[in-house]
Amino acid sequence: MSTRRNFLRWSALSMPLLSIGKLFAKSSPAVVTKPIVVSTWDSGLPVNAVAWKVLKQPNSRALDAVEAGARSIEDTINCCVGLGGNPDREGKVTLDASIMDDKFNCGSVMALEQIKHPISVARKVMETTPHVQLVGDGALQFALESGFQKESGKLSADAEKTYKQWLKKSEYKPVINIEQQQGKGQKAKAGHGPFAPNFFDDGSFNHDTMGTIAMDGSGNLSGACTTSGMGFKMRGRVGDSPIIGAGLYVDNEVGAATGSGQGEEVLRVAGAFLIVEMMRQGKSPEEACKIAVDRIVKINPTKAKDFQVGFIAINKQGEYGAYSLHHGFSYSVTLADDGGKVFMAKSHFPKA
Ligand code: SD4
Repeated sequence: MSTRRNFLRWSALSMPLLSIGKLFAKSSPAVVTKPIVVSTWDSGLPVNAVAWKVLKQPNSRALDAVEAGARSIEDTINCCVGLGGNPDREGKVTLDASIMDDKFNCGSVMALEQIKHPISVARKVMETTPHVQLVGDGALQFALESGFQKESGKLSADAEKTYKQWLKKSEYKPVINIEQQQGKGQKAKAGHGPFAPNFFDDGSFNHDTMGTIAMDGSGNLSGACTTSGMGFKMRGRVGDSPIIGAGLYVDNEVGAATGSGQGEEVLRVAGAFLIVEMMRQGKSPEEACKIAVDRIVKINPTKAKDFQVGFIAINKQGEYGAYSLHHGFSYSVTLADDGGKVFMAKSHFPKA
């Protein structure tokens, strides 16, 4: 079900691709590489393909490309993006999404339910309201008033199965038993647990957010980030993905950054903004991503062993790069009509 788990299954197959990828322009190109689109994970490759169709049209906008890409994965059933994703611990899928263009226009929605394309609602917030962020019921009301259709709220078959397993294992009984757990044992010490697990049962990390950044033929940058957030999160929990500067940031003079992983840790360092600022100071996209990861590690090196964070970035020259906390964060790059390439990001902690 998890796209990341799919990646683990076919990663051996992809190895030749990874080495072919070295032929790709990686260091300072003499001419600006554009258009270009980069997405998180191997599951970003089909997302890039959709974005690329837009980018290769004359006078197309990176903004339209990243939105189209994000919509395409919101249409699929997978663990971590769109209405087919894993629910919160009350069994409801709540979606977070953000979008940012080349003029500092930005929009986001948080904890949006029963709407298929949160990324397009985020764009509507950006383009038709004086606001940047709408949350929960208000975001839903706005979506409906803007003509988005309300979906059933039924979990996908995959999500339902995973949720039932999680309920059994976590012994989570909504509301009343949570209160009874206060003061008893570890869960209670942590507050209102059980909380979203950092890992799924198969050992893969509990996230696969789709972050996509692109530069169009005119050299303008945009980005989009869409997610159902951490599976089995507390109701109302919002991660980094819809927070401008944390899960996504674009400065058209400098570059763009986004990421996937444990949102709480990305929020702490304003990850995407930090990366763009580092690129402004002359760091390469990969160096800038590494600085953000290093900062997260420095905060708590022991805790950092137990969660994943992965960043991707592009700069105004069309250079791209990524860096993750743990090995296993792949990313997809498309800059020609060749189907794109998947790379494995360098990481702070090496392959176990
Ligand atoms: C979050 N960054 O909500 C997201 C998690 C993620 O797939 O990567 N989800 O914290």
